[in-house]
Amino acid sequence: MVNRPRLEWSDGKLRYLDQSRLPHESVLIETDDHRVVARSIRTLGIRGAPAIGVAAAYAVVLAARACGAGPEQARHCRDAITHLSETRPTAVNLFVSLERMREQLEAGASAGDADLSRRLEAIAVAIHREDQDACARIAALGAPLIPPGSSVLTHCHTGALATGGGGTALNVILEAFRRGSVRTVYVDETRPLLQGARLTAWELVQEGVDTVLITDSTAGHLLKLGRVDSVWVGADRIAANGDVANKIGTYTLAVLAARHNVPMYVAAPVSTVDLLTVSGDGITLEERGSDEVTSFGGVQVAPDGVRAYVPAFDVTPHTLVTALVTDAGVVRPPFGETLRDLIGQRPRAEVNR
Ligand code: RUB
Repeated sequence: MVNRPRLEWSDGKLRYLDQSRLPHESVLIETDDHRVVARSIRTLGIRGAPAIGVAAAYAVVLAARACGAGPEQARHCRDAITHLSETRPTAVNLFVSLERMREQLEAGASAGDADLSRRLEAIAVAIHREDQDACARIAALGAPLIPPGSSVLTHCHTGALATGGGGTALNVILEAFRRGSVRTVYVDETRPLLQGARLTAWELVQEGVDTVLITDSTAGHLLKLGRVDSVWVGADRIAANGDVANKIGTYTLAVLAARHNVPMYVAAPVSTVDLLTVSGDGITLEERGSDEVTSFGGVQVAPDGVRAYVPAFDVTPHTLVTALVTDAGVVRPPFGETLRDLIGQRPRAEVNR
């Protein structure tokens, strides 16, 4: 297995590859400033729902370490949590992590904790470890769903860089590849920011997988030709009824998969499940700047004055999802009750966003 770069915490610093620069440049960021982490999340230097959650937790630790113990430290951490929570709205993992950090902060602050940063660090490390474990379990549970000789299609990027561990949907695909089951992986380039072309293809090629890059609009044609046996995506938020918010274009793929009787699998840790959001209608979908569509690689491709609509995510109704592959188990329809049971089995009852 290729040693893929991951979020790394050591000596009071967070290290990560700037995903916005890959694959052309491998720029390693090393920082002890929570504002640098927040900026990276906003600009997609750190992206992918679980990775955002892990990085934000460490960022709160960085804020705590920047101040001596006392009320000033607690205030600085609260400000950092607010700042981090404003970076991106859709991935629920960000809010779940920040809520866990806030709980620890308030417990420690009210007790006049002189060792607050160490206690916050323990929570951040736990969030990171839980994500690593979740990724491994998702791969183990998902790989058997890919029968030998399969060709699969994936969208956006759900590999190691998108998590604190080995990845979600892409980790399933890689595990199935190692078991000899995957023939070809078709990768949607994932307009407009090309997470598929830049990141998924990058990880798969390093692993020696037969990888075919397609434009997003080629997917329907491929499915019609019968060249895809299953579709695999991640999730930024899964509502209580099983509706899935994920990278824009996921809904299109789900409709196409249903039209061609191809299974549509969503792989995500249970930290991505948001029981407080009843259905996908309640999920805030981030809109990004029009320049992400009116330009390509920094070069303007559309006329001055044209408007662009740039939602970063869409919602796939649960009726189009074959199964949710989580670290707590593979969930098939009807999702609602089973999801509720799964969350109940979590080691902590911290899912409150
Ligand atoms: C990322 C995206 C990913 C999910 C799932 O969007 O849609 O599919 O975060 O990641 P962006 P994972 O690039 O805009 O952050 O499967 O690792 O949970």
